Amino acid sequence: MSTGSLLAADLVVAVLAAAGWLGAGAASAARRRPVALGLAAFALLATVARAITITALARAGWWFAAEKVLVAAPLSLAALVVSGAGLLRARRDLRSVAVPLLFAGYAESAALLVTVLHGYPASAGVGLLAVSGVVAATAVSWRLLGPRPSRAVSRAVVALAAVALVAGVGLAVAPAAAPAGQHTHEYRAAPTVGEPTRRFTLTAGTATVGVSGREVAAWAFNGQVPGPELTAAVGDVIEVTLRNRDIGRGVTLHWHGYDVPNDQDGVPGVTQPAVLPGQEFVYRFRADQAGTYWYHTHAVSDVGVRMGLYGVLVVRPAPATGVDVTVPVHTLAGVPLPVPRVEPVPPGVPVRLRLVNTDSTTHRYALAGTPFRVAAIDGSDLRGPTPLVETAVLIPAGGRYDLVFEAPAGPVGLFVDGRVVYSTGPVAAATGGWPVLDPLSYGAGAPVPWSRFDRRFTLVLDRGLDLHGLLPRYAHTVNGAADPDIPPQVVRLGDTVRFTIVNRSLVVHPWHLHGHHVLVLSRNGRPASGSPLWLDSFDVRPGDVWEVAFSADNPGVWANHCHNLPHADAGMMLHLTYSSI
Ligand SMILES: [Cu+2]
Repeated sequence: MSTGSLLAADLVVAVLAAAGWLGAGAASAARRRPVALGLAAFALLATVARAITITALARAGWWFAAEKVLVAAPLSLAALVVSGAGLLRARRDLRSVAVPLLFAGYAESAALLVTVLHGYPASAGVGLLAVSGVVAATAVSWRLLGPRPSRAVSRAVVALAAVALVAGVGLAVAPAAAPAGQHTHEYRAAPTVGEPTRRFTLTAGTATVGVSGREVAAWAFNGQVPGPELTAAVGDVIEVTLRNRDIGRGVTLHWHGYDVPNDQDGVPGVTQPAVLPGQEFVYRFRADQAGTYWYHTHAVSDVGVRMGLYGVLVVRPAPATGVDVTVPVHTLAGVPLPVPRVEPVPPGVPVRLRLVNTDSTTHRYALAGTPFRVAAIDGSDLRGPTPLVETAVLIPAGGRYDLVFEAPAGPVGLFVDGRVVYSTGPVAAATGGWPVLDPLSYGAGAPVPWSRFDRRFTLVLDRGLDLHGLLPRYAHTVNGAADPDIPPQVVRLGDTVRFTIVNRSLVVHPWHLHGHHVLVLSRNGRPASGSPLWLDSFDVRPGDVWEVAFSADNPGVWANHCHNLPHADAGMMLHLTYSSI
């Protein structure tokens, strides 16, 4: 069973155990003896099953099981001891065992809440809060159902709940008192990189665009979705004037995957102010990386990109040969946008399909009718890519794959999520059953260029209750915190930096570090064996543990976030900053 499935199974058995004990307690209070015994037996089984899932998760990695081992396991043990002892003592009258059974239910519920609302890392404060809740709920049940406790017992219970509550609140709040990350807000002037050779103007504005025969409201660059395709050759200086006509929430341009100087990165509040209606901002940078990239607004990006403020950026190394097509895939107002039409290609002509996923979720692409190679991922050429036949590729949110092939005599078709988006003739390929390429074992391997790392960071991705904003929210968290309370990762220029990224949530998080490409070292303990993979967007699936590394060679303050943009908006965003010391 994969770690992702184990995480889901653990959640299910935790719910069943809590529901079973609570139901058994309620049934015994109502003197429903057979129901109470049945539910107690069911809850016992679920509790034992949870011991198995917790043990398996702890073996997969401490990040997956920390709070379960430290909080859930002791509470479950207490539940078993108290309810088991009660059941053994009770003869005919099960009502006397109602409170012990309810105690077990409260203990399992509290443990479940700790996992769902808090997660990783486990803390003494949260453990004590859980204990105080269990004690308080049990005391109330006891007063209502049980034999009246002595005054001394009542006082002891109240004191215990109060101490646990006060200590728990104190310990849970204490970390928030630590200063959050300081962002640099001193925006620097645009650098002098030489005379522009490629000039573009992008004007952002509200627009109405036609999709599949109906008119939908969009936000567009120059009135079109996607925005104009920007092209350059290596060595060009690109200058883009961004104007905002009427996007009230502001716009910027982020060059996704392009490692521009920090002040050109287009992150509002970090590298520049958002460009408001009537304002403009000029971006200028040298095109020194060939490959397939894209640009998009980073101001309220979850809304702005979905509404259409994006386009493709392609930098070609030399005069291109053959046919070179970009295929940006995007969903606007719930409808997949059509991809550009291509003229029929004579057999034998080389074709490069530049696939770009501009949505917030993974897409599955399948090319039918021809063998092909994956020549590049995220703008970086792969080493020794071999021909593939009837193989699908999964492209994460924000990611790009370049597929190359020689035009065959017969028709070819491109499928996205099982739907044909482009074809040069009738293709009837059932691509759904094709195997999916694992890029970590594709192409020719090469040694990792570093033997030691100056800095190591671990990012544990999860969900949790975030109480530090104006309104409580169920945030997407990193190491138990949500933006803007996630401490920045501080590096020095020249450091070799290693990240461990762990996903203990139940959803995919496409990870995206700005300003740098990371080299994939391993996934789930298996070293990358194929071509070196220099990525800027990669899917960290539930239960995944990725090890990646990069050279800290681009100073500034860089966003480091999930590229499922609603997740980033809901807290899953932190910053990588360079210290000057
Ligand atoms: Cu995410």
